[in-house]
Amino acid sequence: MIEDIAKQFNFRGKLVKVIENTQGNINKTYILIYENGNTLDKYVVQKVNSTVFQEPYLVMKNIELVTDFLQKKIDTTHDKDHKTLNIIKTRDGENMCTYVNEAGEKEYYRAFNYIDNCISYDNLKDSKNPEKLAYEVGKAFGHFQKLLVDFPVNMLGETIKDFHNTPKRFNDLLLSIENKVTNRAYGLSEEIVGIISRLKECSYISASLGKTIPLRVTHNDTKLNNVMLDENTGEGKVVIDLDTVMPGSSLFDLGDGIRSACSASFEDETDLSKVYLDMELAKAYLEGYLEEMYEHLTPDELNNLVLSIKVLTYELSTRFLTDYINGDTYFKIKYAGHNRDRFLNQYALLQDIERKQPELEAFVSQKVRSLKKQ
Ligand code: GN1
Ligand code: MG
Repeated sequence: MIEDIAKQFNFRGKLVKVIENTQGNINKTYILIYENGNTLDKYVVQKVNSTVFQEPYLVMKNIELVTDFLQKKIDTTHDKDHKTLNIIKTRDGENMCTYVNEAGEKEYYRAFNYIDNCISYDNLKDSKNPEKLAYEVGKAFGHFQKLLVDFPVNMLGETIKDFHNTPKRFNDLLLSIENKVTNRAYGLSEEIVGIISRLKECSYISASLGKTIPLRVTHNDTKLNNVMLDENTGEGKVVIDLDTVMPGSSLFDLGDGIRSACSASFEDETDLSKVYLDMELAKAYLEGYLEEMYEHLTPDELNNLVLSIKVLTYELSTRFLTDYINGDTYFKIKYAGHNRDRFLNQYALLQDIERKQPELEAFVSQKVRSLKKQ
């Protein structure tokens, strides 16, 4: 099947191997290896999840605009240290091709260049030097935001409406309880009260967006494994998974990035004693991020850097819980109860972040003071 799809793209040589990559929670990703004489060329082919992304062509239009813009910047500054994804067009010159499966459903596929000699992590504890890598990941996402500060926000469509609208995510949770697709909410009433009691504080960024917090072009899914690091130097080479690049807040990207990269465990670790925010990693991440983005941030963005870590953890825990109660229709799951485990994990992380907020605030204030002097 994937062989038929591959034929629709401009790949050179003979297809010799297909590897499935199971990292993402949404799309299906394959790495295709082609033989070309004595060389092997790799390509990435992805099936876009069209339940999640209801307008796949809009997703690809956004990605085309952003990657063309990034490629131009990389070229004009002769930047040898960074790359961007590039869309590989179909033989008909399109950004995507379609395929009708055995059930008669239309599937959407797109292709990208494969980034060689890079590595991505699901958790930094797997690496030799987690602190250095947390710094590099923060820097990479900060750099990505920085390159896009002069990209006209209104050129991009919203690929998922209200993606980081925290109160809306909360309402979705209430709806899931009300709709009773499953009765899974009953076992989690204490945690649900915990979610309700934090709503007000966690709605601040959404409520201020477009007012004191500027609307920017942001990535919106700054999960640790969405940045590829150079295998040898550990430096951030390319930011991937651009489906949600759209108007948003810099704080969404920072908060989600720290939530993901600086947790001491995987997102579905069930031993909750292992789930906490690693302060050394969080400080290193903030350091890397601020070095890139500090000069562009407004006072209200700077004031809410720490809050963003809490908000994005709150939001994702709410999303996992909602999906669990709705019967697991959004996130790919590997076993029954996977979304429940993810929820409890993020909820534990949220509580740990709250304990560490004062120390993080002190660190950020001191860092901002020192950057101000420079
Ligand atoms: C999804 O696709 P992936 O795995 O990079 C999700 C993010 C969540 C993340 C949690 C479009 O990201 O919002 O934070 O799972 N992406 C979408 O693991 O919903
Ligand atoms: Mg991803």
